[in-house]
Amino acid sequence: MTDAIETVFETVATTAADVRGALAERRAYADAENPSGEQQLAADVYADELLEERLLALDGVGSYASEERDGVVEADDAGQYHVACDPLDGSSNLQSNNGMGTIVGVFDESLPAPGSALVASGFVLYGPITTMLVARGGTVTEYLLDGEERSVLTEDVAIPDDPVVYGFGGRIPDWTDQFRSYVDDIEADRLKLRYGGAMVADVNQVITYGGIFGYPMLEERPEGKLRLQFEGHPIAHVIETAGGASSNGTQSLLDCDPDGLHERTPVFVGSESLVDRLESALS
Ligand code: FBP
Repeated sequence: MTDAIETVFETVATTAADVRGALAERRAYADAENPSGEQQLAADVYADELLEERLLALDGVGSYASEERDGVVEADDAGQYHVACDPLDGSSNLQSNNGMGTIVGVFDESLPAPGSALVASGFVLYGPITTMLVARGGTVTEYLLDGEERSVLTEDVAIPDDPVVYGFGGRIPDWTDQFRSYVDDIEADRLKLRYGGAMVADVNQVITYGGIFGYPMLEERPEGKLRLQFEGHPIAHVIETAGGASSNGTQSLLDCDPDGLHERTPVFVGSESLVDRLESALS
């Protein structure tokens, strides 16, 4: 892969150390909302500012966008790649000291970009240890991040075929009848419920054990909660590169092209068998 992409993930890895180190002092809510109308934590703003400054300074990066800011920020100099971030995914978990993450998508088209323009993707998981998964060139690599150090933990990460865990967001009474019957169906397969309120942490369980994660369409909110460009696209790219599948309920998230930068979408990612059953159940 080109050095420019390697440099993006080197920068994300070193920035993750600074983000993790800053969390304890930034648990309070800032007096601002993000473009999706959600309250911002001081940690959201801090992570976003660090990533914007450091990624835009890279030669290969032409622009930066994130869930935390309205528009796309252009670099001073043109660059081949355009980076979309969720700087602190699951930040509502900070007050309860549960897992959170940073999600990164690298596109070779200007933002908002179609899923087909993703050339690399990845996420950092702030768990008991800090890890980073990177999908590029048809393979997923898991790294251990320890301060400024980055070492390979697992090469060619592959999602297990036999599903074990499942987790879906939203309130059950708000689910559609079709989706609820799908969940009843897979619960009969004796899967274990794992839902922790941070997509990156829940998705990492799915990649590790096999299963499915989703934030579904809701009766009153058919588009669901998660953002296509900042969450759906990069996580789908990681999962599909690891041999899994993704869907918005009818097609791969990588075949979905956002009209707007902050467009929301139902998100389902995981073992191919469970995603296929979902699309059948919703058809
Ligand atoms: P952000 O924190 O980046 O806005 O991410 C949204 C998110 O926290 C996901 O990480 C998670 O899957 C979902 O929302 C949890 O939603 P809810 O609190 O409704 O269960």
